[in-house]
Amino acid sequence: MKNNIAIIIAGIFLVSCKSTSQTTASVQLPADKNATPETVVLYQNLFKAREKGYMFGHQDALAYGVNWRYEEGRSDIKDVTGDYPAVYGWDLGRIENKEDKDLDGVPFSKQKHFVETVYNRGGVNTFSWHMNNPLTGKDAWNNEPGTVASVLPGGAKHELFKSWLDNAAAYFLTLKGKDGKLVPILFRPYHEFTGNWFWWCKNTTTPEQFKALWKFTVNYFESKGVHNLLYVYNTSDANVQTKADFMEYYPGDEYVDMVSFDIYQGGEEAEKREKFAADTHRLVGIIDEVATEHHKLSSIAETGFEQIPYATWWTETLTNAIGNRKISYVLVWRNHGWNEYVNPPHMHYYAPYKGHKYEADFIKYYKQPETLFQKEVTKFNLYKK
Ligand code: BMA
Repeated sequence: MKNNIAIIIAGIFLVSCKSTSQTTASVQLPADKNATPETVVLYQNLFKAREKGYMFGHQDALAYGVNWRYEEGRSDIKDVTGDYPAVYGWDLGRIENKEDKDLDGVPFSKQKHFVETVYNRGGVNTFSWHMNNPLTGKDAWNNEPGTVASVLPGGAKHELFKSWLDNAAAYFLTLKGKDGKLVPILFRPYHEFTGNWFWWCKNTTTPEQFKALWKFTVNYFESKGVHNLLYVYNTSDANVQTKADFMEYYPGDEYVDMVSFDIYQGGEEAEKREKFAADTHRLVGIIDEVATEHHKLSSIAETGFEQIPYATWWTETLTNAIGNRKISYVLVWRNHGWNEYVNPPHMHYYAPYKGHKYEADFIKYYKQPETLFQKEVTKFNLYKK
């Protein structure tokens, strides 16, 4: 009898331990165990927000658009819909050498102001980093073999690489809201690594090297007191057919908060439309599954169709490709406008602007219940418990 009671008590203990650990697992905590309170709250609120829909994002949204630059309060999305995007993308490229402007010419002083403005009104900021090649000093697209090895501990460029991370760390620690708190950032380093165009891409980097690079970066930022980052793992659509392909370079649950991919539509022909729709649909399925299994968030971190040359890209192509999967956001790339630096020079933009031929389709997209823009997201109070 005594023994039986002991067994029953032990059984109750075991059951309660298990249920405690299940409860703990359902309270989502970011990869950085010392994340600031606002970062933790944002992370948890993003799990709730995705039940309501997905946020729309735009790169460099407040800095410039088609035919304008640096007009305070302006955004092409706002010109078209009367509302701002909910997610705002920025890039750290050129902070490596402490330059005044990022790789697309946005002064970091202005970028900082935009990031803070976004936080103050309850929007979400995300950063990519087109980091120069530390081995050659050329740009991010210089995918010289051996670059990742050169920046890892023991490599010839390790100290230089750390000094670049220092510059980014110092910058992240200057981003503060009017409440005096550090602005939480969705940080998406080493993006599109399944392609072959950046120095961290898989054609010149092994899974072990990539994981080491990622972990080093996260641990280094933490050691520098940077605790306002949520980490976004990001592939390209290139070379990702299956979940195993997607996960091949995954550094581990303790280093990642969100899983994502980038994909662009490459042409108007039926076959290109179908390819974009099918690939996006398949990849959204993969990130949704991974997010569910690993208790993470997911997003389409970059997408678009340059110049949006047909009437129903938003309400049909993109909408159908996403379907009813629960992702946090979709971000379209920047509205540079006329790009004289490419051959042949042409208009380079991914969001509509006032007067765009198919802006009506975007307004319909804006009105869909599942797309979330700034006004709606402001009501979520993403930085408050
Ligand atoms: C590319 C283009 C380039 C830009 C780069 C980094 O897709 O928009 O003009 O320099 O992204 O933002």
